[in-house]
Amino acid sequence: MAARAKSQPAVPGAPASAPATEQEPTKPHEPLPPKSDQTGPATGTPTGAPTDTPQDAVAQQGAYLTTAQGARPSDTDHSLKAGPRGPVLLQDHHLREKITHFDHERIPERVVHARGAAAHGVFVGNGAAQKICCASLFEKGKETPVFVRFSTVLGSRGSADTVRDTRGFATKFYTDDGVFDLVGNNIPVFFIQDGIKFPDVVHAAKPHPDREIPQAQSAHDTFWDFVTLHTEATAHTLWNMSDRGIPRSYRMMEGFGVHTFRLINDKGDAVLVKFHWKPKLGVHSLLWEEAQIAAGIDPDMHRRDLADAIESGAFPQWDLGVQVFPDNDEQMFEGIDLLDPTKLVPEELAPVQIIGTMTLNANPTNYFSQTEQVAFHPGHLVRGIDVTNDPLLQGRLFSYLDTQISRLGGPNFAQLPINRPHAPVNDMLRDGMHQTAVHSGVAPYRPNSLDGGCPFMAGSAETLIEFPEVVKGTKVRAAAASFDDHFSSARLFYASLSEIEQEHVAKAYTFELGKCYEKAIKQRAIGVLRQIDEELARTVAAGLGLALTGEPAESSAVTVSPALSQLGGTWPCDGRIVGIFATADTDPGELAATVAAVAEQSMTPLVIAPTGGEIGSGATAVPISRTLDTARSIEFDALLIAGTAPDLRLGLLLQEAHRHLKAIAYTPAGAEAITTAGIDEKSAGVESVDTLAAGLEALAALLPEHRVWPRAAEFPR
Ligand code: HDE
Repeated sequence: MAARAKSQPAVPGAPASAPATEQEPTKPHEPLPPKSDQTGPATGTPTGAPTDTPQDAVAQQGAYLTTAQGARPSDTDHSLKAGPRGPVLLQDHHLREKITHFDHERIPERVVHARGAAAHGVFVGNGAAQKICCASLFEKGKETPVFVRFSTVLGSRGSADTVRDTRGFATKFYTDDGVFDLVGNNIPVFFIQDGIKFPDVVHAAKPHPDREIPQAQSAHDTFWDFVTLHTEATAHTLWNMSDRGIPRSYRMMEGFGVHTFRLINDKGDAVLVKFHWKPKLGVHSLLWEEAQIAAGIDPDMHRRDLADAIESGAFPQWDLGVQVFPDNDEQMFEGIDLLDPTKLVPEELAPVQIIGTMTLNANPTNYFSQTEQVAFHPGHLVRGIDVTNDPLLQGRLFSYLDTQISRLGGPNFAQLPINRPHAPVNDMLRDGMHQTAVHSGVAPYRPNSLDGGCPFMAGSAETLIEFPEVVKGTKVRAAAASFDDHFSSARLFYASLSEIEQEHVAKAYTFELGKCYEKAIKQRAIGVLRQIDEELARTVAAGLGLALTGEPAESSAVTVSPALSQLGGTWPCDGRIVGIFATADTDPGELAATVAAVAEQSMTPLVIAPTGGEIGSGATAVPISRTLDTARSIEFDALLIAGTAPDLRLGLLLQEAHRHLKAIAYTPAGAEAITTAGIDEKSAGVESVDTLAAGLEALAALLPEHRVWPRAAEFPR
């Protein structure tokens, strides 16, 4: 479909807008300088990226403690009293200011995606999208700063990172043409097809309104009541029950735009696309038991992992890709409705074409002002990127601006450092709560003659493109007939998983439904599972002690997309954690060399010992990072055992690591620990080695597959 010329009316019969130049009384120029009484604190472009910015300077000036008004108090530890044992005086402004500000330190948490972790980075376009999109960020070699926030959906701000849930993957691109937000998830399909149902699904998934439990869980009656009554949720629920619902790390997740978007080139030609983020480290998950242990032992696991990896220089990277579809009237591809967000298009049918790479290379310098105050919006678009009629996306276009007003306290949140575009801003928005800009001029309207005509309208070669899609239809509350297909996408995903991934799915359903009280809901869920896979339904029903009720699926035809399985490849091990168990008998020189060798391979070495301190003494001493008090198996991707200790916790560490299919190597000094833990030395991925160096070599050979998957066969099913 070709774009209409700019001066043509969007709606037939409406007057065409006059060419911009005819309206302007003078030529475009910079905004008028502020008058002498209008200058204020710097409000320049910074986003809070960890370079020194004028805004940071405004935050803390001078070396001395002051009140908010800049006066220097003589003491900040004692309130002003009538005598040391007397009552506090109302006149103590420093006390009242300090406590009043503290009383108002919290802002409402996000209604969903409240818990998150973020990082700064850069996106570099590779030029591959230039033919289909005129957005500057996709130009070859173009570097665009980004800020990415990962999140869980259901839990509140203080909830655990490793719960079973969808993960948000929201990226703010500070492009030359303004801010573009790609606000996606780590799951390519969604629970509902229409934005009007979002409050309903969230009410069902959040804690019950009477007792406010369970926290950050979908394992409860209202969630399963909703998803079994609204079968359009079947595919997303299945993805949550798969290993995708418990990622190993934010660095090891795919990201999806979910909706279909429209890209437009300079000629006005449009294509439809689906966005994909592909992690260079591959897609990896926790095992369910690990996720549960982590929620207690290290509820910040994912937040810590992201920050530690970036701090150590193991910068996570993702390729951005698009699946491209023709923008025809049907907006279907191979029978898949591109406007239905519960459907995905298999990569085998529409390959993901890489259009650039993102590197996250800096941690936030302040959680509140960056990770908490960042405000994403799927409607923050730039020239060349437009939305489609996906009814879920349309609902989102309303919600995000609205939510920021209550969350960030007013309409001026775009002025917060993290939200400021890097492109020049000259809007006609004025005043309001928390206005920090000091606007100049007298005529925030246009056309005007008092401010010299400023701001001017840019020419059509620079402006946003609202694609002139022909729209007609009868006003109706209804969905397209193709939206009635609620199961094909779920069937496709399940059939594409490997055997062990399918086993995990069955166990997850059995666990979650096992937590429900209402038998009728569980029974209804079995009926839904039969629409995905008969064997899956049978296994879950058996686990729950229920009958196989409901009808078998009408069609057993299913396509398979091997790209949807996480297993079967090898990936880089950057940022992986290798635990080395050592004792006072371990040779410090050999240990130091191994620690250095782990770090050289971009992995993180953590020395574990029975107690704290150092192994060895003097210049060659190796610091101990964890003791048997503080070490727990979930932290380590692999273990190298170079000693033993008469302590049951060493056995627990080894047994859990073994059960969780982690690579293990042991030297002769560690052999007793392996035997005491009851681990068969012939077990897959348990390597007996002569030296620590050989042990590291053995682990480095196993780690690229993430886990020792063949070992799973050694455990009872
Ligand atoms: Fe969101 N979503 N959402 N969502 N969403 C929010 O915006 C909403 C949807 C997503 O790290 C809120 O600023 C509606 C799909 C992410 O700050 C809120 C609908 C996808 C984040 C909101 C959806 C997402 C949000 C809460 C259905 C994947 C976190 C706070 C019409 C493509 C962004 C906020 C961050 C956050 C509404 C559906 C992803 C309330 C109404 C589909 C990653 O505005």
